[in-house]
Amino acid sequence: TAAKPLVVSTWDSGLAVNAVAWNVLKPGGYALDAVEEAAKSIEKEISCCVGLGGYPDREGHVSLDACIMNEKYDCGSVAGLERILHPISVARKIMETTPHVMLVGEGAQQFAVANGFKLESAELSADAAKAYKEWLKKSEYKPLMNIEQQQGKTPKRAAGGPFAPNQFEDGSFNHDTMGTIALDGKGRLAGACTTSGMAFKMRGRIGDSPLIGSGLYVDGEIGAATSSGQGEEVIRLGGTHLVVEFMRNGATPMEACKKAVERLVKINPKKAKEFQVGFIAINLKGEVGAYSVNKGFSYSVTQGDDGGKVFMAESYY
Ligand code: SD4
Repeated sequence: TAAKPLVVSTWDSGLAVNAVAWNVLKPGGYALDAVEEAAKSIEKEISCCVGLGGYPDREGHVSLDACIMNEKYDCGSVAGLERILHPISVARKIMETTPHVMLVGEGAQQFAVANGFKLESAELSADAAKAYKEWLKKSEYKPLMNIEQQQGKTPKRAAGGPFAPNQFEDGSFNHDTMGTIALDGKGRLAGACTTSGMAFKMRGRIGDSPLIGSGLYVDGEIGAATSSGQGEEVIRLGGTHLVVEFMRNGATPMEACKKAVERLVKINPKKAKEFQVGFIAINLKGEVGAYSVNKGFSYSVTQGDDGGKVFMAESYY
């Protein structure tokens, strides 16, 4: 079935990522290739939150989480992967060449190296090293949500262009995973999600981003969804699977994201004021939706040659 291609990514940094996907979608390419290329484009940039340039865990190791899913329920995932530039491509390789869905840690790295991925240096990017040194002074782990306006802080992102770390001028940070979902010209859906996880996380901590059904879900007959924010909260909800189920039951992508957020807030409304979770979703009709717990969750939509557009999601609070 012919469809109008569409790609949607989390955050405003998603605009540049969408452009990469669009180059695949426009000439009639496969949605899966589009989302993989999109994820790769940000994995190789230096940012706080995605790829080897990202912020490390408490012990100074950068460990990456990623997953990918196509329109046929094929999926692949890596978690806690170190020293490999493109976790998303390792996830795809797992999906396409093994009987498994998910590999973690050392085994994932071993698989990557055996499949020709280069083992990169363990050294932190200059940005990450600086942030880590700063963090070590107090060694506090307090995830901050993306609510710049409410906190009245100045975002530092202008300096580094579209991939600048989403960090505030006072040195505090928040976490920006890249989730990308796409519909191609043949009506095929796919999604990819990639992250270095929460900065200064406990060693071994895995968030929602590599978990199929939490950080990403694609149902080729219905739609696709991905999430960003405090991974633990998304995991306890089975977030993106829930969003897709709401769409299956008739909700538009916007309604589905909103209903999932409402479900999350209901668990503990007071606590929900203190964390951020945002969902984005698309369906086979090419409709787009997004919703977040708190203000400040942006997303990028590209469906033509106009360079795409950034929107601020509506939020519960
Ligand atoms: C995580 N969900 O590791 C990720 C972090 C994130 O924007 O989304 N940052 O929990």
